[in-house]
Amino acid sequence: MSTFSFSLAATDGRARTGTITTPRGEIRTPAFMPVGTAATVKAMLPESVRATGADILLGNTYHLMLRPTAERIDRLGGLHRFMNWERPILTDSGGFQVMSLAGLRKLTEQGVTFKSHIDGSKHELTPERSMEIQRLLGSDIVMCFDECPALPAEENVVAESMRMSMRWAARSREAFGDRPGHALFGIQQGGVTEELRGESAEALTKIGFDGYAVGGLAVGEGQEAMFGVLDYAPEMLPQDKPRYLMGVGKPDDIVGAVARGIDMMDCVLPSRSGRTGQVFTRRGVLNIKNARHMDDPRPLDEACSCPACLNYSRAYLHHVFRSQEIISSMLLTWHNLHYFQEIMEGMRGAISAGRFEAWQAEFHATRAEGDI
Ligand code: PRF
Ligand code: ZN
Repeated sequence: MSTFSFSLAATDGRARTGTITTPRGEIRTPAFMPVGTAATVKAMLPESVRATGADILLGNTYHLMLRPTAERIDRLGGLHRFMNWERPILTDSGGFQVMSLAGLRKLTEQGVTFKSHIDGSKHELTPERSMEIQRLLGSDIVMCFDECPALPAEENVVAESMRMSMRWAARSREAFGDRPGHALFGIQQGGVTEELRGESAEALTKIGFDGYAVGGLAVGEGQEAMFGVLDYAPEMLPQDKPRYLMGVGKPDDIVGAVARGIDMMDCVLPSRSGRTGQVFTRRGVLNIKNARHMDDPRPLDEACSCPACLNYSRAYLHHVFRSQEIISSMLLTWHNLHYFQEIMEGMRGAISAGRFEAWQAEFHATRAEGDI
């Protein structure tokens, strides 16, 4: 019977490359997970997302429980069939999205009650309900229900929040039960305090999970502070399980995280930016809205093999963006996702070959050249 497993193929410094095996397919790590919040990676067909090189998508408990509801998705055969993505799906547990999106929230030991950002209706999420929703969705990698305080925050506030998340992690583990082929990941919290990160890692390891996320980062602390935490936090977690940095990030955040021992990441940045005209390239960021692209016959990136770069000029992409044509979101999202996956592919190859340091030097040098 196929179950969930992780095997490391090579390490280079603290960076790792390997494979997560699930009944729905393999996930090559380090992995970037495009965000498919509302059962779609916006502006992309699932087969196009796959063509960019994605092995796994992220879905959201919070959005799907409100609309179209987990029960409806279950009746329709689960999230994979519903959205026509047969490969692995990781779902976030909802608490983080409640805190950033919902109206009027009340947090207790039991869980959180909140009002929907869509219609103001009242809902409750607890560790038990989050596990039930993620099971109804058919998620392959289920995340523990946690709380993530915005930074900066007082250390005792961060400590109490982390300890509650650890009690919720134990309840999540209990409610998840034993589901062969499906994984449950714990989420480390503890802000930017090393002792709290250590306490959290110890609590999670004691409970025992199939993988471990580093949560509570990229919430206002800045890259330097985030890297400061990543200098010690991943090593507090079990070597033989995948480590997932939640909600990160820009290309240089991703590279820095992998250099510090992270195996998986997700971020809305490539897809959201695709809809706002922000384009990520090897040479840095450009905004297609800028008038300087109006007469430019060149592609976004001469070295990119995505459909936007193979077949369209910057002038065309500028035109369709300015005209608010739907193809603008489609092409720019495709390019951004392709570029993020190309970074992951490059890192996997470099780690395998034991030349990750040289790869990083080239990554940073190319971006410093300017003139994009
Ligand atoms: N917890 C959960 N989801 C998250 C985060 C977290 O801490 C973050 C923090 N960057 C993003 N998404 N459950
Ligand atoms: Zn491209």
